[in-house]
Amino acid sequence: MKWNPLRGPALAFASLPALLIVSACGGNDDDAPVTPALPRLSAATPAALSGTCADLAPKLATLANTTITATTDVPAGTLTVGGQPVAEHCQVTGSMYQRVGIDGNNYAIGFEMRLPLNWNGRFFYQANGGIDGNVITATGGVNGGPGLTNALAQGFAVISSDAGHSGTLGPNFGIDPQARLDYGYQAVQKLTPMAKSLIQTAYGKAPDRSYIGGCSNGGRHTMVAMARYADQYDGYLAGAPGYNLPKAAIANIFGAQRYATVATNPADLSTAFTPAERTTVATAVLAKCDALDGSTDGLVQDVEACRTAFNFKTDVPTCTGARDGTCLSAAQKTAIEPIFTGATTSTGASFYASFPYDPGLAGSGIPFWEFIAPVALDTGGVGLIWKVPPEAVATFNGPAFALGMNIDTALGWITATDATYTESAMSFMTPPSPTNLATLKNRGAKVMVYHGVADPIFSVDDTKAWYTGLASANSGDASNFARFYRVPGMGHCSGGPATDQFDMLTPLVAWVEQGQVPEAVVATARGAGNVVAVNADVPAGWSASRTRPLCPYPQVARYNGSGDIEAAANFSCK
Ligand SMILES: [Ca+2]
Repeated sequence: MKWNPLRGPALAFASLPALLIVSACGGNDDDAPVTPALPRLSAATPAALSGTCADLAPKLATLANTTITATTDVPAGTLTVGGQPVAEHCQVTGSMYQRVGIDGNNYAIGFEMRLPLNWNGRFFYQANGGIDGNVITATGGVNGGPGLTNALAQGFAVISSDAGHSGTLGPNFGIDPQARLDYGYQAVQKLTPMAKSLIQTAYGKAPDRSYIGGCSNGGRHTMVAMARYADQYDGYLAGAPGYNLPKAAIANIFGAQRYATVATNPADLSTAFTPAERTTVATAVLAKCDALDGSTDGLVQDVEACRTAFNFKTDVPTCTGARDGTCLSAAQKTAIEPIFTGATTSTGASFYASFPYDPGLAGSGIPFWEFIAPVALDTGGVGLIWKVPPEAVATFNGPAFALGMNIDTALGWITATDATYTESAMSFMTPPSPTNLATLKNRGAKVMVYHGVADPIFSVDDTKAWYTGLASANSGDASNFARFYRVPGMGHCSGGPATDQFDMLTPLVAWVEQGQVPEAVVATARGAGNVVAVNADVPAGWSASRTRPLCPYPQVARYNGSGDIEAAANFSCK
């Protein structure tokens, strides 16, 4: 079960010149109250690995609660990124806190670290997706999808872990209370000081600067770290953060129950809202909203104006006869609209978030999250990882559990505790006080967050709500330490009719260490010929390498009125 399925070995990227527009000003309003400047952290300086990779193994024997299983030299070019070789590095594999769980299964926090021989002085914690369980190659992604560079290629020492359980268990690890906590937040807590100590041994100094990032559940880990480990990391790169993951999963099951009411084949929820029908809705959204940003280009940049301009009830044709893909039946509209306006309890109370209408709702990645994930993934998360007490593994039937779930009751499970499961799911999965980031802010650390507007599993509106709350908690403006970028058209972490290839790590480092405030981040479409992976959702009418500025919220990329609409240079964040 993965909320962020990797697309093959997405580990080959090239070094893209920093497509970054920076400004020396912080973007505050002229009449904003003058506040003391935040401290700037010093820049990292490079160092070389002490001795050979083989020399390292005996030196690591003293790491507390840690077993090192291998140190392996990885020659240059073994990994590639964007067609470019990744430099020689030392791969260290091991585990922490081996133990037997209350379910009789063996547990440990498995990890690998990749240590460049020529190190840039920085540490990157690669927070992984889904329900973890796998030690994904520690390359350190810089966006959610297939990118042209990664942290390892940039010279970071990178760690990746399984967050405390084996993927072979699936969601069954939720039977063990400690495995729940490791997945939620304690694996990061335990691995971070070990990794820094290991780096000290390997290079003769601890990391000068430390970063954490990931998408989906990896974005959740990153937001949890903002709140819990603000003293440990200097830069936080959170993509599509499922920071309310248990609620999002129940909301997705709410959606499945709605789809089930209009599915023509009960065994296939996608028959409730077919590809042709989703395209019909996307076309209707474009008709009302595409031009609002000044360019009829297939991208709806002005998300807020589109909320007013587009009316699902009246702008989508209502079928007068049988469904044929060009319309929605009245019953479909009744069933589907609440999924977008936001899942509710039986009394009509919203418990998660709305989802914007975006043309990306017709993207090829959407059906998995809308129609399969609720009965295949969310159901195990809710029933086995977050419910107190959990369902019985031996008799658990995921689809039946999801489609029969009482939503009000389920919301009670994720805040419950008992003598065995002493922390609730909402406690161990979500950041405590997510809008109180004073520790992070005041020591000079920085935050960058991105989220696809068409993400169907974790809503960009939930992330917007967090960001506006963060602003409120900081006298109305958090932009001097945290920035939030919406990616129009993009689905969950990548894909969709979007410009979804970008590097947010480079601007984050420049902000933390050089004081260069990030404004727009230029993103590229992965059309035909993309060196890493072609995104089939890029419309045929677009340049294969269309670029757009991703704008810090609440700014919107607007067309300047002249020039090639395929080029970011002809758009401005306003
Ligand atoms: Ca447009």
